Amino acid sequence: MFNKINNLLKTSNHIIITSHVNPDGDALGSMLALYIALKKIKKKVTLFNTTKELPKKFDFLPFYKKIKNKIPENFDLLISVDCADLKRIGLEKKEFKIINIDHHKTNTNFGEINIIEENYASSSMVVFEIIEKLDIPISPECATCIYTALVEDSGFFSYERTNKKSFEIASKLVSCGAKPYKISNYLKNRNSLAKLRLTEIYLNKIKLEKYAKIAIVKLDLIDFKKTGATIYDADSFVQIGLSLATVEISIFLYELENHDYKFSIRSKNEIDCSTIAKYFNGGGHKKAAGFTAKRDQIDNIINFIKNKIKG
Ligand SMILES: [Mn+2]
Repeated sequence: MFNKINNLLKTSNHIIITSHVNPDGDALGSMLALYIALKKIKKKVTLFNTTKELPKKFDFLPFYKKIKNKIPENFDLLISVDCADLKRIGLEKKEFKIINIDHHKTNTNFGEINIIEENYASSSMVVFEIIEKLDIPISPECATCIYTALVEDSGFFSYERTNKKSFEIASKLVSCGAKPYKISNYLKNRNSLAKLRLTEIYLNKIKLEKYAKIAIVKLDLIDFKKTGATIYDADSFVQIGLSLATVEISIFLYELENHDYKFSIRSKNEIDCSTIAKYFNGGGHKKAAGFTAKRDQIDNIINFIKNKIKG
């Protein structure tokens, strides 16, 4: 597998590194880490993400500004990180090869090479192992990107897939120059007032159903407009619903510019969120998944999820 990757890297002239639309910390950190590593071995690399406005929360990551939302004309290799299917990259498959690096259970194996580690807490852990196996030294900048992606996707080492390996890799990253205190400050202590105001609206809108086993919150465009918050400010809200003692499933949906709704679901019990998301053409993990739906489908979807809860 790694020989195959090595050969593809050697024979390609221009590599694009990309991830899913509306990238999170894992997507961005994994992209930038690979970029730094491939630059080190003198490859021509371009960073591409189809999203117009990237989340500012991650603007401290090295080379963040190098990520462009226009795809260059000529390239022969695409490396996708943290993206479960080709559609979410915003590209159609043409005359180029794909290396697909991910940790989503719902990954569709769209690459010539697919390295999918379902049990890893972040895609950046997979990226770390690839860079290590390719014998490329990990610089402090590269370690910062991988570490940021790891803490973001593991909820600072608190979600289900956090295990010994997550800590082993984190430890190696600190040895390579990642600074946990600094990174945590960048991630946690730079909120906007707009985000806190939107949190207030979220809290006020929490509805509990099925004997308080389900928390549901729906935010509309007007809530974002009123507060000046962006969709990225809402990215961890679903977790607040799940923090309630009685809640087993937290559902959070918010309105997109085109008036569709983005659903995020989290579970504490045996209900597999990725199965629900897949049913509605989305994807994700067992405990955390998401999908997009039309406004008139909302009630049906919520009822569908409610029926999964007994009692
Ligand atoms: Mn991820």
